[in-house]
Amino acid sequence: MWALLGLALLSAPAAVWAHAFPDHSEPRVGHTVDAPRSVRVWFDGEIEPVFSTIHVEDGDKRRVDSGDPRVDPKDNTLLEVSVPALPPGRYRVFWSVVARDGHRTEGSFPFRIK
Ligand SMILES: [Cu+2]
Repeated sequence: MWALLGLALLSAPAAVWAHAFPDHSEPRVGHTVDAPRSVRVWFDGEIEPVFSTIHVEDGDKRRVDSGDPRVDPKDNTLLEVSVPALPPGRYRVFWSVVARDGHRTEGSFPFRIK
């Protein structure tokens, strides 16, 4: 009985926190930057490469990324997509990921190119 309870307590935090949320990104959320080569989002846990995706839209909601969303094979918390040389303006990054616990989280954030 006590052994089972201990196991439940130990595993509870992992279950609660296993779904993935962004930790930080490049460009950073809401920042104005020089034209980047790629957009990268780091999550607070590992994400599933097959079910995780990211794209970038310009101010007119046109997709502007290079269409190569990927999870870094050496770092399963990093989701990235290449972007061509983009002109100054407002952009928005859309991400959707599945964590190791099978839960999907998704969201978006803006940045600007000067
Ligand atoms: Cu979860």
